[in-house]
Amino acid sequence: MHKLWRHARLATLADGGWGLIDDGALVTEGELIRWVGPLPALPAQTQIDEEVNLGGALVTPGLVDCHTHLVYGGNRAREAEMRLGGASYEEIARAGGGIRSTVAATRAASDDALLHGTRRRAQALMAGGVTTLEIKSGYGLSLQDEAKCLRVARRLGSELPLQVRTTYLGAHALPPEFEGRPDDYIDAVCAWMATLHAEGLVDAVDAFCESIAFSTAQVARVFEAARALGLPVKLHAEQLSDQGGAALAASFGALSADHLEYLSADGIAAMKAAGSVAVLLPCAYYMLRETHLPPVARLRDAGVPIAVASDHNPGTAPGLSLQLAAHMACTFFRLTPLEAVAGITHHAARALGLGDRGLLRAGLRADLAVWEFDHPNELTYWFGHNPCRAVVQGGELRASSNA
Ligand code: DI6
Ligand code: FE
Repeated sequence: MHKLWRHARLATLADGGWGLIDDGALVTEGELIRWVGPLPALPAQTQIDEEVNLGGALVTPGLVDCHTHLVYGGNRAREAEMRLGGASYEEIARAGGGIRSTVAATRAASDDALLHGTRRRAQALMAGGVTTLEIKSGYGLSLQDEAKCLRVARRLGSELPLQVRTTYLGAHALPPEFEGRPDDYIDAVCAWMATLHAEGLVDAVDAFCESIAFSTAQVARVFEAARALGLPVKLHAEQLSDQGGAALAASFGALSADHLEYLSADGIAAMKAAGSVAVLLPCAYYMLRETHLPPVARLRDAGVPIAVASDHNPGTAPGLSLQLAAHMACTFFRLTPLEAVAGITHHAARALGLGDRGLLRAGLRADLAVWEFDHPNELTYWFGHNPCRAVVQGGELRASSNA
């Protein structure tokens, strides 16, 4: 089925700019874009089976949220209230709250309850223009519960008009049954990885490298196990302190290192050499009221590709708008609007190892977002309402709930 999508203003993001095309048109065949350009340039003999008039709307590539922790039970509103009263994230984590309290709620949740909560969250992101979503495990922390979370994530990808990539984050926190035995837990994480991978549940492997989580030596063991299975890696690195995590991740050819507030010059150089994407997570920065900025100017100067993600999680980033994350990346981190939009499209795709999306170009996936505004710089300008009218997932139009 060949579809002609006409009467659109396209922001192709090709060639490092906005790539604006007025009176633009796309031809899609099945899930792929076959042709992009100004309508008058469409070759006369092009096969067209169906036409869709986009009414002059702005069209960008569908958004890619490359870092989320979407599967969990419960919420942490009470903990947020404590933090507003002065308790720090580390204090709450050390006192057994934080990630561990979500682990308890996630283990207790039925498959259906987890699926229901996660589906609602995914739908909120989709309504805001997201067509590809990465979902991490990391709130199960046992073989059975990590498998449960990854299965929920995979099921969303088959139920919803959404592309889901799943990341195994067993090394997120130390579960209570391994108290005082972090190295034994890392052994378990590595052993479970093979089982989960054999079940087809894992696209990539992540870990949390931090003084309140796992050391570089422990993360290296997780990454060795991933390498042995041929799985790509990414890392929560340098969020609260400089542990040298980004350089370690780069030495394993990581797809990305994420957070990076405390990233060093050595870390930047290593990421550049490895081609790893720097994933910035401004919602967590905001929610934790961090003041230490990631080194954006130095990443830019070094030519490290920068992505932006929601980091949706119940502890440090309960937001469900990738557009708001892009807005914050500009206001807090001083990304340009063009950098931020590249960061939630093609650079985010690259952080997932996906070279087939994130730009409007022949041969790539026909994943589009249709907006109520005229210029793509408005994506990082508006906040507090959802300006997405519709998404196109693999060549199929889906009206947004607010259209
Ligand atoms: N860094 C984060 O920001 C989230 N996980 C991580 O490793 C926070 C997870 C949580 O607090 O539940
Ligand atoms: Fe995270």
